Amino acid sequence: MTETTNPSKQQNGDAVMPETSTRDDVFDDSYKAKEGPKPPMRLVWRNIILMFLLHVGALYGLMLVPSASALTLAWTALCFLLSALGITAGAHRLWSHKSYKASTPLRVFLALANSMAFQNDIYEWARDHRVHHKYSETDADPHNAVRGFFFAHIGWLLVRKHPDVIEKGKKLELTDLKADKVVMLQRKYYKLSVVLLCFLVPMLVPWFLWDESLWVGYFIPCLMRYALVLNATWLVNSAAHMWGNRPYDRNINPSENRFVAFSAIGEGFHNYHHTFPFDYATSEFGMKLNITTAFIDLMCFLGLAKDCKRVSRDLISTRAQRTGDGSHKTG
Ligand code: ST9
Ligand code: ZN
Ligand code: ZN
Repeated sequence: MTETTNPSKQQNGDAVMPETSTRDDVFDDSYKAKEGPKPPMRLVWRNIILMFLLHVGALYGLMLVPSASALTLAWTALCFLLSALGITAGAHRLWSHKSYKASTPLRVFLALANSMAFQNDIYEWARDHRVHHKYSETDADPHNAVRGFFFAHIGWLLVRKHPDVIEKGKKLELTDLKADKVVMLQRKYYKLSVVLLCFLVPMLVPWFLWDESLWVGYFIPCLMRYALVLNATWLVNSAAHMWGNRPYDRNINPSENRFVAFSAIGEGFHNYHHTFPFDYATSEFGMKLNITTAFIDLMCFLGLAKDCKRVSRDLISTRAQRTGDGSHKTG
């Protein structure tokens, strides 16, 4: 694959419009579609089997829902929310994009919540996400949506990575992640933390506190909840890279998708997010359909987070008029 750079992309994966950018810069999509000859897909049977079993178990968990107590269902919702925040407020907005600053207690909380989500450790997640932003829709994008919905959604976890992902990923600036003791500690004890927080705690709490059966505890708050968080996350890579308006930049695939925003607790405003990746709200509309933004605001109120980065209304409007598809209200 030919090395290309997009003038609106920074080394850490953040895309920003340079003050001096010209119309040609803005519409330069030469970084897209530079696909080299496809290496053969190498299936990873261990992942295929485990993902199949997980989804069968999750469907069985869904069938068990009527037999679960109200407390168990409330606990499942809480586990969903906590693990989702470990991804959205933690791995994504804090560690991948540095869009706000978090105190040590909050970082510890988010790292634990992240282990509950079991989506690779924070270091690996943020590294892959930075390479996704910097090389979106190319072979170096781990979940390149040009390869279709299935690949972007789950398929990318079932095959070996394209060599460009690893080659380009190795050139990324990751010193901030390496310098964060919480990130490195979570990486060191990742497997243990996943066994405890993704599997044992969700299953044992209902059994211990209100006599739910271990069977229901295993299939509903554990497997079904895990599969739901995974699929909500993957929808951002698949659906939100395919369907929806592009009010801020019509030249990129990421789109505004309200269904995804709802299920991914605020992460479906993906055209906005790829246009202004440093914005802590990942959306123009603040807390609307965006539990994660409300959570970060609460953390700021409690003094546990600060320095939230935001894009000015003027810049949003100017950018929408210049590169949007016309669907922006002021555009
Ligand atoms: C999961 C992750 O689900 C989901 C992430 C989604 C991201 C979404 C983003 C959207 C925005 C945010 C929205 C959030 C919404 C949340 C909503 C919540 C309700 N750079 O990886 P290997 C090196 S995980 C540099 O084995 P293979 C690597 O260091 C689910 N280097 O590649 C290693 O070197 P060394 C659970 C890189 O062999 C070597 O390459 N997990 C990079 O091709 C090999 O690495 C799973 O299902 C890079 N980018 O295998 C499977 N990448 O040996 C977990 C790699 O020296 N993964 N390297 O250390 C795997 O099994 C494998 O990675 C594989 C590829 C089979 C997929
Ligand atoms: Zn992002
Ligand atoms: Zn994306």
